[in-house]
Formats: sequence, C-alpha cells, structure tokens
Amino acid sequence: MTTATTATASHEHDAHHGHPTGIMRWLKSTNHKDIGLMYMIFGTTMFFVGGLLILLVRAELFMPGLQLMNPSIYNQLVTLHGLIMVFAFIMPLTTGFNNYLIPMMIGASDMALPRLNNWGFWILPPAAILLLIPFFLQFFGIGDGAASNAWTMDNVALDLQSGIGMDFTILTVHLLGISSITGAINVIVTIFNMRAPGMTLWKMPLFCWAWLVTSFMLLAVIPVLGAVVTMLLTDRHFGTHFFIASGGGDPLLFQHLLWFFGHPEVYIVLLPAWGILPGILSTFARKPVYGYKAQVCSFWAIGILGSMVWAHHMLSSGIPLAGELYFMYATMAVSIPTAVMIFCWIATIWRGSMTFETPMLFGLGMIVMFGIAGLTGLVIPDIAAYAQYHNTMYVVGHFHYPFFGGAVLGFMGATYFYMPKMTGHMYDEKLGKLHFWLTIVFFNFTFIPMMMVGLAGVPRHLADYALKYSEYQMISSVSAILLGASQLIFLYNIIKTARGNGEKATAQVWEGAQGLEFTLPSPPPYHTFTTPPEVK
Ligand code: CU1
Repeated sequence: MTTATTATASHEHDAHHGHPTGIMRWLKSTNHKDIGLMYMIFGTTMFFVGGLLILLVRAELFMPGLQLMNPSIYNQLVTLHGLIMVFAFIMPLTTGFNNYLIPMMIGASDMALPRLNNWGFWILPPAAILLLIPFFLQFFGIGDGAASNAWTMDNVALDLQSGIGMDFTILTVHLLGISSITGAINVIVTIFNMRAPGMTLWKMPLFCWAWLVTSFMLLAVIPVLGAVVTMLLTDRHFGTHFFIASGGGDPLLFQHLLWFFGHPEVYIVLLPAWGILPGILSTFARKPVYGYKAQVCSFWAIGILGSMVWAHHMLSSGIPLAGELYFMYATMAVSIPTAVMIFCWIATIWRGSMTFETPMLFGLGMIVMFGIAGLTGLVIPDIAAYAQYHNTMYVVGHFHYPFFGGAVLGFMGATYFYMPKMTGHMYDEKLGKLHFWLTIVFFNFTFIPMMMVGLAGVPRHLADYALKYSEYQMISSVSAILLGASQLIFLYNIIKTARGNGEKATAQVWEGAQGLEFTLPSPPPYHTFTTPPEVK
C-alpha cells in the first residue's frame, strides 16, 4: 500500500464527516501528519521560550557580582529552562517525528489510536501554560514564583518547603505524563498491529525500533514519576510522611523514585535521535546501514541496562558502599552497547562516497558531540571522583552534550532531511550549512568553559561566582547568546521552506544522488514517502 492511496483514503473518510476548517481542523484532527506537525511546531516554539529563559541566566553569569535579578528568579529561570527543554521541547519534537514518520515507515494508514493521539497532543499546550503561570503571578504579588529546585527536583527538603510553584509543577508533570503515556501506548499498538503485510519487525527502519524501546521505557518510568510527585503533593498538603524523616518517612525514597524516572529519561530523549541518525548517514554516504541488528540490540540493551543505573545520581546521598559499587559499574556498562552503536554509525559512513549536505553535517556533528557526551559522562559516576563533580557546573556542561549535542543536533539534521518531503520545497542549503557551523562552534564554546569552571569547583544553581572564573564564564555567556541567535537562521529557513519560498523539491529528493533505498536493510517503506503531503 502506498502513501498516495492511504492519503486519498483518509481524505475520503474525512469527507463523509464534513471537513472541519480553520482552527477546528487542527483542534479535532486525528490525522497523524497533522498531529505530528502540531507536536513539531509546539516543540520548536518551546525551544525558543526555553532558550530565551536561559539567556537571561547567562546574562546574570556574564560577570561576577552582577545582580540583574534576585537569586530566586535566577533559580526559577534555570528550573523552567530545564523543565521546558526536556518536557515541552525535545519530547514533543521527537513525538512529532514519530507521529509523522512511523505510520509511513511501516505502511500503516495512521496511528492505531487516532483520537488518543489528538488528546495526547492537546494536553500539552495547557500544561506548558500551567508551568509558566506562577512565574508571572509573582510579579503581581501572587505566590512566590515558579518551581526553583532544578528540573530534577531532587532536593526533597526544598520541594516540601517551596511555594505554589511546586504545586503547579506537580500538576504539569501529571499532564505531561498522561500525554507521554498515551503517545507511548499509541506507538506500541501501531507498531505491533498496523504493519503492512510483509513488514516484519526486523524490516522496520531503526527509527521505529528506537521509538518502540522509548515507548516501553516511558510506560515503565512515567507512572513512577506520577507516583512520586503525588506522594510529594500529599506530604505537602495532606499530612502524609512519605519523605519526612521526623514522621517516619524516608527522604532517600524520594530520590530513588525520582531518579528511577530521571535517568531513563535521558535515554527517552536520546533513543529517537539514535534511531533517526543511521538513515541520514547511510543516505549521504551512499551505503547501507551497517549493523542493523546490532543497533536494534543496542537499543534494547541500553533501554534495559539504562533503567537499572538510577542511583548514580545519589552517590553522595548515603547509600551503602555495595550499592555505590553496583551503580558505578552498571553505569559504566551502558557504555558498551553505546559504543557498539557509535561504531555502527562510523562503519556506515566508512569508505562511503560522502557528500556534506546540511543533514549530513548535523549527523556527523552529532556523532562527535555524542562521543564527547559519553566520555565526559563516564567519569561522573566514578565513586572516587563523584564527590568532586557532584552539583558542579561540570555536570551541567556534560549533560548538554547528550541533550543538545545528541538529541537536538540529531533532530535539527532530521528537520533538514525530511522538510523537503514534508513541504515539497527545498530548504536553503547555504543558510542550513551556516546554521550548522555557527551552532557547533558556539555550542562548544558555551559548554566547554562550563565544564572547566565546574572542575575548578563552581557549583550549579548559584547566581554568582568568584572573580577568578570570570573569563570562562564570559566566553560561555557570549557564546550562549550567539548560539541562541544562530537558531534564528534555522527558524527563518524553516518558515521560508514551509511557506513554499524555496526551490520545489522533486519526488526524488535525497534519491538518485542520495538514494533513500539505501536507508533500509530491505524493501524500503521510504518509497511510500515520495508524494509530498499537502500542508495547509
Ligand atoms: Cu543518570
């Protein structure tokens, strides 16, 4: 079955019910491409919101002794930046791609549960607004601002004491969790039940596998997050003592439950990017994906192993030495399947006839940056060194390598890769390349100095620092602002392409020279992807 015929079929189906127009078309849409697009647009919008918040933070850190804002606002901005980037930007963005691509990759007419799909998306905008409301209310004298205990919320004593911002955050986490779970159920049901005849699991593109593993991880850990914030809520307002030691509770339980979600969350963000990268690499290297099965097995190994290492965030929280040793070695073991995956990517491009269009640049950039992520992360759970690294800017610098250098670069590449297919128009290649080089340079100049000051002992979540760290902090701040500004080129390019101002994409875009048939180990469902869908 081709997309052309399924698209026609679904349009006929809509016609029977009358075609909703205007805003209703989007509010009521059950079409996977519509919903995918809405996820992508929402995610990209929140990327700029979250980015703007952290630029205020970098402005505050530009010089020691500056006081552009009070420390509470500073911590709120840091916290909102983290929550927004993880929950309202990258997760919705990758979900948008899964909605858009998975049905076409496996030859399904739509996601298996289209109404659930619609609901899952429309929970998000109100959730994002709820998260931000307390931040603005404080300027009218209501409440004491948004949550300010970092996006990981891992200091339960602070969580118990803080004001309405925490309650808003708890409600937001519930809404976002519902959205993620509905999305995960939809992916699993779609992949297991909606594959076209002949499309066996072992023929699926890696992106589908990556999202299948991601979905199972979401189902395993999001309910735990829901439980832990509910227990926090009842501790705060209804007299329970789950986490209050004076009432017989256990503060450490809070950290265990929270990180049982928090660490797998890293892989939930990263797996979709690992899944979308091999197709890009093989296209521009003109070689088949190397080690398809090895990569699928790595996804599962990382998914399972990655769910058993959570207490490497708690090595200074007073867990028994045997536990610390287990969590140290288990965490290091995750680097084995990760390395298998990275070697497969390198083998995919090895001796290929490579060209360096924008998606390929982002793909290659992602491999290198993700390599740095792995190496800078490998040292943190070392129990001998953890006391030095814990709660420093080093950790902040490090985790931006997997999140930005891995997931964000990967999906920027994917955006350039799929935009011609989605819109029927080519993006501006010159601007795309400019965007890549500015992004990769300023990204590193933002976060390497951050790791340097962290190693020297500058703690995170503090609005000031000693004079001797000024140079590094200035480099980081200026680079962050330039990194943010470079993203406006990306935005301009997307809008220009989406509005159809670019050169028309042919049905063979990325084919011929690039050959999408090379992206798959077997009969390519990408071939069903040659008719540009109408975007209204
Ligand atoms: Cu972790």
